[in-house]
Amino acid sequence: MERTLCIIKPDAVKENHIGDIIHIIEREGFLIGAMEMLQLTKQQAENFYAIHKERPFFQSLVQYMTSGPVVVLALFRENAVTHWRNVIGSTNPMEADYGTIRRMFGKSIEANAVHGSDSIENGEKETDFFFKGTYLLR
Ligand code: 3AN
Repeated sequence: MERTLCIIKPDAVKENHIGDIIHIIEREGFLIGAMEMLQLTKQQAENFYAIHKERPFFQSLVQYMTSGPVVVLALFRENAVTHWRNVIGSTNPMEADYGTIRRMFGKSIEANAVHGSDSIENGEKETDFFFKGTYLLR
């Protein structure tokens, strides 16, 4: 089965949206194969977002992603990557469709409530970044 990584980002955790987001995950037919609440270290955030290291927002993104606890989940489903991207909506919450998670819970283009892997390959890499070999599927 295809997999994708969800991160419930610091803004959404602070505003008590963990339950709202997990409810949507289950409603949309994803199986949660692994889940953990943690605070990213600067090193972990830099490694996770290494692909963006030349972008002007990189330092700010790392600072934000380490600013409080996050919840990381490995989500399994047929067509998981594309389906999850559709459920979360566009990067900028102001441009995201009504009913998407970023539209409902995102604060800004940076603090946009959730992460979703952008390709099948990254879905595998990113879930393994946190959970390699520990998935529990029923
Ligand atoms: P997405 O998360 O929709 O795949 P990416 O991969 O382009 O978007 O960006 C990764 C993360 O970087 C975003 N989720 C967001 O938190 C942050 N980000 C993207 N673009 C900007 C921007 N222009 N200014 C600040 N932060 C940004």
